[in-house]
Amino acid sequence: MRIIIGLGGNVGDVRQAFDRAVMELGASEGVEICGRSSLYRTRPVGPEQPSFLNVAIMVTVETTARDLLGLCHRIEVAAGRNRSKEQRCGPRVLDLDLLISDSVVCRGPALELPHMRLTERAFALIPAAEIAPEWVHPLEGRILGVLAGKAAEGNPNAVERIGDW
Ligand code: PH2
Ligand code: MG
Ligand code: MG
Repeated sequence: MRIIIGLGGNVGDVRQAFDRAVMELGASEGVEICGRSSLYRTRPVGPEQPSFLNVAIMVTVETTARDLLGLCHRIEVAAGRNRSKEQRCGPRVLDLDLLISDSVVCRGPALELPHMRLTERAFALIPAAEIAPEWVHPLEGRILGVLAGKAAEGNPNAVERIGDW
């Protein structure tokens, strides 16, 4: 199964946190990195705070999405994240969100795939659509490329491509 993971952060050395996260994911058994987007600077959604960096990567996993989520949480903690001290949608060192899979739809308390807010969040949708423009959002019945185009139109300048990483 292939899954797109959205990475975001706005505290400390976020690029280094992204690099480490990708290294740790790639070094994990049953996980292979098979795509990565450009680097984006994005307008914060939530309380007033510094702008975020966001990217998306695609992984192939032999395990379940639930196992991948657990791995992502461990990587966030290793990067210094402490959820209990965080404001909702507030500043964070590293956030890894499972955004969408090529084959699994899941609506449970622990995991929702596609991510519930994917279509409203240009900072997640635009990087994801860069690496998988033809993937169909199973609940919207539209491809990511089209959804991202709409998100970009609705929020011009909210998501700025700043290069490779
Ligand atoms: N993540 C949030 C809240 N707001 N805003 C941007 N631009 N990028 C994010 O990754 C982000 C956010 C909660 O995870
Ligand atoms: Mg998030
Ligand atoms: Mg998250």
